[in-house]
Amino acid sequence: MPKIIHTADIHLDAPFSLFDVQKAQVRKNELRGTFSSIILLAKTEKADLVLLSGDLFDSGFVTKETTSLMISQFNSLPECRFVIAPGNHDFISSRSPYKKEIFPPNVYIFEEEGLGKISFDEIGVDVYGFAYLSETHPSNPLASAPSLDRRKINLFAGHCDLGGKSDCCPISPQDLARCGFDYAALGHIHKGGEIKLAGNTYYAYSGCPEGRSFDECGIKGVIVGEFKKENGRLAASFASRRMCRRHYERLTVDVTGVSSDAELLERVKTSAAQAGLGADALVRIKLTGRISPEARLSPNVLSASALGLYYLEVRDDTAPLLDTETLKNDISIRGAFFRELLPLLESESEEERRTAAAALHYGLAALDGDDVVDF
Ligand SMILES: [Mn+2]
Repeated sequence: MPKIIHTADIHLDAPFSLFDVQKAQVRKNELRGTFSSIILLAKTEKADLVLLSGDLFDSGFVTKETTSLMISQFNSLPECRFVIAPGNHDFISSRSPYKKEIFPPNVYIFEEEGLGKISFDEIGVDVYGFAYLSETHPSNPLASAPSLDRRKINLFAGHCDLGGKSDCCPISPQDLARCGFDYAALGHIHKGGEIKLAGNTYYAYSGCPEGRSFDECGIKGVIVGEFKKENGRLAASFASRRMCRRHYERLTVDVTGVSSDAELLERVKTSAAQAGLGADALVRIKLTGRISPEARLSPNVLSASALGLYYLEVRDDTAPLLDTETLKNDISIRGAFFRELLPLLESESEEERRTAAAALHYGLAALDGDDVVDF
């Protein structure tokens, strides 16, 4: 009853772009930690096999530290087999660590563009897979179906795009069904976790085990699968396991009507708590709603530490809550300023409305002799 762990798209050594440079470096180290956690999971789960379906590292330039870590981690679990199917970021080349480094004997790497097979008779498993030899792989390695040994558990590991037209190994669920694998462990799409069925073939993207930006929100992990075959009939079970050290999240908070720093902080704190966001979260908050230009809000009231988060970005999409009738008829410069901006405040274009609202916010504050506030 072989147990496997399916992961992909770890992107070791990827740069992290955060406004906080120190935290970006911490995140880079944490990504190595996530890789080590996957190996630890393989150990505690007593996994027979770990499938790494591409993009193990982010580019051909891998630091010595990362290569040593990979090799020592693979070495630390000699009873487990690791199968790597290189993707578009970690493609096979003469400069690649796959060629330059000596990996331990429990690491198996696909090195051909076409479909290959690695047999593990001792656990009754055949793994099919292929490699990228450059940043693209326009051909379909599943164009012709391999002849499977039905008594075995037949797995496929590949960095593929199921979405039709693509330079990154375009395949379809029909290809998977026709090939008849028991499970296809896919990489390339960083959002994953859902197990699907094409014909008799289970398939899934594991997604990346650690998000790297606000494009990769949510809790990330790996898929653990257990397989049993009796008289050619497959019984399979799957579970998702969280692997990420931290998670990226986007949060929209309507702050209509807040009139003080304390109220603003309280409103946002409540929303963050309701969304379950804590010290392991990197959060991009969008503030919406209408705020009175007279509200005395200071720029630094919303901070990661005040909200108990790891990292915070705030985007202010609020509009001023205006007594438009009074302003329209205001004969002072405040009214003239407002009337000047009015066509833009009512513009069709959201961008124009946003700019005009910001101009009004700063302009009225300046005319009122306030410190110009931003948050
Ligand atoms: Mn990737």
